[in-house]
Amino acid sequence: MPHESLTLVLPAYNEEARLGPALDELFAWLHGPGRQALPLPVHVVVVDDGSSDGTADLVRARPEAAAGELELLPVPHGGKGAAVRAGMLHAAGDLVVFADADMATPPDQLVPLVAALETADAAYGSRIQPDGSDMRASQPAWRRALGRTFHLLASVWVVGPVQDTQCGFKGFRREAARDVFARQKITSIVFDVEVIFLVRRRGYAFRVVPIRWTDVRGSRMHPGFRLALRVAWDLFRTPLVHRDVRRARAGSPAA
Ligand SMILES: Nc1nc2c(ncn2[C@@H]2O[C@H](COP(=O)(O)OP(=O)(O)O)[C@@H](O)[C@H]2O)c(=O)[nH]1
Ligand SMILES: [Mg+2]
Repeated sequence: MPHESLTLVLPAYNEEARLGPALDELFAWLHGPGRQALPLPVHVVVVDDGSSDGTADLVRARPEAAAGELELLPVPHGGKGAAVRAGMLHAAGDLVVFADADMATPPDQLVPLVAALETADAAYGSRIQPDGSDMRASQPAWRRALGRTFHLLASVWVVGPVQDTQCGFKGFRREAARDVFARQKITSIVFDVEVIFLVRRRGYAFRVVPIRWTDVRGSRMHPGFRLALRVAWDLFRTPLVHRDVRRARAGSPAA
């Protein structure tokens, strides 16, 4: 059955500089070429993770908010994982996608992601292309090095076959989203890995979808010793936190 609606969740933390242009780009596409390319209503939810800048005011003042296409979901500051969880559980669409508030993934990439959800419960955007090239080449060298270290740690016992766990562009059928995000506990950037782990553990079908992506300046990530410790700890504990989670469906293919 074709899907009838989509909720797009955008976690935002102190994004007053980047969110305006990003929403301009998003709605220009949704109201323009997107009408044909993605013929289903899209509701956008910005989860404001306790920002101390003008993020919330910016969203409230948008014409799309008055038109009911854009919603602000304010939550107490809790990290990207907590904000995405709140948005995914709040979402009412048949399909639920989360994306970065800087539109690092252009809106037209919703088309292949949604197409993948015709045959899968979850679809993960991946910056690695079929020819082996990597969209993360637009990141600074130090970020790419951190990314490789992260993946090495994650692949020790959490990640399985997914090569680009940290792409902030992932979609789900609502039933799978409700089930997975109700169990999600990690609030740091490791939440992506946790979600991938939970999808496999619950036996949902997933697909990896190569997408376009560019590094947008003004990253909110502040790497340092504290974040490194947090990431290592969260990666270590993910399987332990979920050791009692069982498959949702008997007989579904192991991923
Ligand atoms: N809720 C929440 N979102 C965050 C936080 N840090 C980053 N984000 C969001 O995560 C997304 C990607 O962030 P960005 O800083 O561009 O990360 P990068 O592209 O990996 O450098 C954006 O939507 C940010 O607003 C945070 O502490 N809380
Ligand atoms: Mg970014």
